[in-house]
Amino acid sequence: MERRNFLKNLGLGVAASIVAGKSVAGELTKSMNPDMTQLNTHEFPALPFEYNALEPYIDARTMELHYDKHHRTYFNNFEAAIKGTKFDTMPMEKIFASISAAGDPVRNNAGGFYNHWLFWNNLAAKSAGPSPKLKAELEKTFGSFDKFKDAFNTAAKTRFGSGWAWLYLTPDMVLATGSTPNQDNPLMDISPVKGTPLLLLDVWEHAYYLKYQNRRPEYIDAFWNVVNWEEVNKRFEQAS
Ligand code: MN3
Repeated sequence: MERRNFLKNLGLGVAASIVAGKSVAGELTKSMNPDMTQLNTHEFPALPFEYNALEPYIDARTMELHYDKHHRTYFNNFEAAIKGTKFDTMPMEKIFASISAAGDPVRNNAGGFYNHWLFWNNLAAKSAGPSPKLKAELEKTFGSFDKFKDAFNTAAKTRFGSGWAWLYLTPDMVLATGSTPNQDNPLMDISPVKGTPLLLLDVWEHAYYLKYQNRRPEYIDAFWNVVNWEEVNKRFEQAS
């Protein structure tokens, strides 16, 4: 079955998402991110907020270029790379699970397309905080919420060159932080950090250079003001 329901089901709640997920993927496990089943790889997804929504932490010009140029290019190149191949009708999670056999054009552009979509949806103008359940789990795993942030920040700061920082749930259902190079993600079979993504941060220079230039740590600090915890809580709820 094709992936036709991009974002259509967002907002319908957990139960509806899971039902939709099962009907599309047929074999979703509980630890899989149900959001992915709503990804229609044949439509460039809308940005869930205005370009200026995250000011002053992420500026409008950066958002416009990042979404309309960078993200769109990954999408177009992904579409071109999978056209006429077995990947054309394959759910994203299956593509990622066998990405080592897919070749670099699919690996880089599938990751670039999906990671940015996930990233936009874990950003919001209003940032609350983790749910009591997620907060308790973060405290249990990292010692405190601040120590979790330190671990995530370290992953983001120490990623050499371009890549992403992650909070993810391992297959053993343990929270963990880490980073991936380029457009890799924890769903890929080649990734050294594997699991269900809960929160991610783009640390490519294109994500911050206009406003922060070489000051990546300032951009990372600013990011915490625009984390869409509601979405992160939902991902955790659906994965755990
Ligand atoms: Mn980017």
